[in-house]
Amino acid sequence: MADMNLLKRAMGDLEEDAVLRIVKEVAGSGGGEAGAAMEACQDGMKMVGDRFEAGEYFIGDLIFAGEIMINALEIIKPFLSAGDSGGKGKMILCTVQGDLHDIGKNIVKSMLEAAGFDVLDLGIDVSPETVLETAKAEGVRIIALSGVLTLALDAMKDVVDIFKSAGLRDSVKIIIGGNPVTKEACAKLGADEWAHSPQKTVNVCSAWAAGA
Ligand code: B12
Repeated sequence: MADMNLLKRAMGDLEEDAVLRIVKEVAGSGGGEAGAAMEACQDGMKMVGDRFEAGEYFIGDLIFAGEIMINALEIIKPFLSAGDSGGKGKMILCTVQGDLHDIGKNIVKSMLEAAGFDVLDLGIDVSPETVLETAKAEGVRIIALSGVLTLALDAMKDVVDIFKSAGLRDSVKIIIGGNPVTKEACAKLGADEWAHSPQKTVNVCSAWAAGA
């Protein structure tokens, strides 16, 4: 059994060698603990964020933390199973306008693809207009919005609102996710669902694709 507390601390302390050693251990023993390892890395990223806020870490540390996380994910991603993988059609995924964070979005993307979605990844800092135009052009019914800045909640609301203004709100399902997203924020900004875990995202989107 890999030590998830050690993994979390190593991530928080930016000890790349230790992080990679532990995730390789997880992969080497069949990947059964891949989900727990991803959560431990995510908790470590929270430590990084807290230390940044406290003035102990600087931008360079955030960048380095992002690189460590990406490298760790490369190793455990193949083991993050998403269940069945039938063709589930197209959906849109992006990080909303003003937000450049994409590590969480990319994890969610891998899981959705593994579950059989054709994910149109519009990237980062994506305007509401781009989401609307792509949904219209591609006939997409499911939209997943990612954001980790507090400001991302306003940008997510802008996406919901542009669909309302276009008279298309009822034609799409919108799920939001990322650090600042909560049940309350979801209700307030008028999205259909919210999630922190990629697994919940896959479950919700799969139910929508099946017509729920
Ligand atoms: C790495 C990092 C960066 C990297 C990002 C690299 C990259 N390619 O993404 C860099 C260095 C670029 C960066 C920049 C900045 N950052 Co930064 N960053 C972080 C950090 C440490 C980790 C984020 C992360 O990757 N977490 C790991 C992933 C896996 O977690 P996640 O994103 O939450 O995703 C998971 C779930 O939320 C969910 N999920 C994610 N997306 C979606 C989408 C859907 C639809 C669903 C359902 C689920 C879902 O699934 C994922 C997997 O489980 C956070 C700290 C933190 N607590 O998050 C700060 C943090 C987000 N950053 C912060 C800040 C302030 C900044 C800067 C403004 C700094 C600056 N002064 O320039 C800039 C902002 C630039 C911008 N406009 O976006 C603040 C935000 C404060 C706030 N409340 O708004 C934080 C919280 C740090 C802090 N505590 O102060 N950052």
